[in-house]
Amino acid sequence: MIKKISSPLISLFLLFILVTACAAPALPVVTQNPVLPAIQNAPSPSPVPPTQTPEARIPVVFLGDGAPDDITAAMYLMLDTKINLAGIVVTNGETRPSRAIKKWLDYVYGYMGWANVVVTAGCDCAVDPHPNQFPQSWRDSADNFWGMTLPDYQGKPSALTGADLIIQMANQYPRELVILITGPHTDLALALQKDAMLKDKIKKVVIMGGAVNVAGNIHADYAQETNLVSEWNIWVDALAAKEVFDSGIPLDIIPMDPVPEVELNSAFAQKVGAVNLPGANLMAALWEAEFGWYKKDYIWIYDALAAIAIDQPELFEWVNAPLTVVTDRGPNQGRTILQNGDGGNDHIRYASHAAAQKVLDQLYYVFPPH
Ligand SMILES: [Ca+2]
Repeated sequence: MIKKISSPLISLFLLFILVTACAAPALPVVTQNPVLPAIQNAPSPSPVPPTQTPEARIPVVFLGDGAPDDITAAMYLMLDTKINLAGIVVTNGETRPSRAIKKWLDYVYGYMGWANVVVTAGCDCAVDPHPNQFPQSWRDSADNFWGMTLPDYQGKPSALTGADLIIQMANQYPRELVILITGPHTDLALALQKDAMLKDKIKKVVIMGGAVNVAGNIHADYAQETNLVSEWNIWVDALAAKEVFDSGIPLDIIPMDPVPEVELNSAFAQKVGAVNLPGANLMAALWEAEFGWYKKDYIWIYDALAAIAIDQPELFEWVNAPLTVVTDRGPNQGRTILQNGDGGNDHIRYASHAAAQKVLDQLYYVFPPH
């Protein structure tokens, strides 16, 4: 989206941005339409997913913030037979946890029939004293599960805080537990603050967040915000992300760099929509809605890439890099940068590229029958 701007100074600035941007791969600009249509979803009559047997599967706690690609990630984690989805924390990002938790209970327990996972609301807060926020219209839509029609689940959420759920699961699966973060890092940072032993019990954290050798997506997605270098999940609670990056826990990061390489198109959505399972039906309906919001025949699946990277890391090219997070307020807040000097963080790697077709094949493969 290009606005008409007449000021010579602004034109010079734009020329500067254009010249400097030539050094980095050009990113398609994706904007989110704040006016979202209601989706009438018709659940399949066969809503029983395969029974999970936790042994020999990767135990995962998922910290997500309710965007369509978080929902894709959640579906993948539920259906992937190599993963034991033990916990879900609805985090303070696109969702406001206390508002969104009801719809997530409806989705996980009522719609997917997935009783094996503990679902709780994360903190309606940030660790950073100078946090940022996703646009309010996005948050309202995420809290309402994008208008999807879901069964009204009558049970209550777990009474655990997000931090306590992480700590409990790390004690249950010491040195095996993987944390997937596809929203802000707030709840894991709070857990690390609460339990000094926690970092040694977590096997790794897989993250969708940051932008290493490409532009950020904040201004590109939402022109009112001026940040050009950061990615939403990190920028919203930069201090929380820094505490996770600097914790010493091994991190596998899907930054913005490989995201545009994987395009989920309408043909793929139709193929998934033809699968007679509720997870597939709902995802296909939501993806079809996204094509309309973006006015494109494909979408990026940021958070789903990170979910797939948990058990299919070979589908990505990894670069070992001592990354950390800028927390200073200003134009670089939330930027993921290389640490100066010898300052540790050699436990971190990020994906620079993705094997696009194989990633999509894997996303489709989790739908039974295999
Ligand atoms: Ca997300």
